[in-house]
Amino acid sequence: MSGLDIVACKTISYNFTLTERPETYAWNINWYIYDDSNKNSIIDSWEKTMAWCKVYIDLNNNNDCEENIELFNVTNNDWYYEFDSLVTWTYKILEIPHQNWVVTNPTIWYYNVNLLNWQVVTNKIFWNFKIKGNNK
Ligand SMILES: [Ca+2]
Ligand SMILES: [Ca+2]
Repeated sequence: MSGLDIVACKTISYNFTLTERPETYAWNINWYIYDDSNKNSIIDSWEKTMAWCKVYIDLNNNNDCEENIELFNVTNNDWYYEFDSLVTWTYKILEIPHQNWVVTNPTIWYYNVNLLNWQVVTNKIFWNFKIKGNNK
């Protein structure tokens, strides 16, 4: 054989909502980061949202955040991130998890968001799972 691997493709359902706004509003991508402590990609009632997580738009598609050229946002005390005043484009949104944490959802670690006409994209949730340490 050639040594080429066949990579299975899978369809991922993002469960997001598109909302149209009047033109006075800018385009916008937003939502929350959650601690998915039981790793089931569902927000259970005891699970917390997370502050001080960095989310960025990877304009040059290198899976790294260049703060001088790329938009980034740190979740606030309401655990909320938002990118505002965006133009039409396909945006790759990634989170940089805290040390000893991993992003469990989206399973490909990023969202590709195609903004069309005056859209607000919500429900872009990043689930995080702590891989080391107990209950700290
Ligand atoms: Ca969960
Ligand atoms: Ca980058």
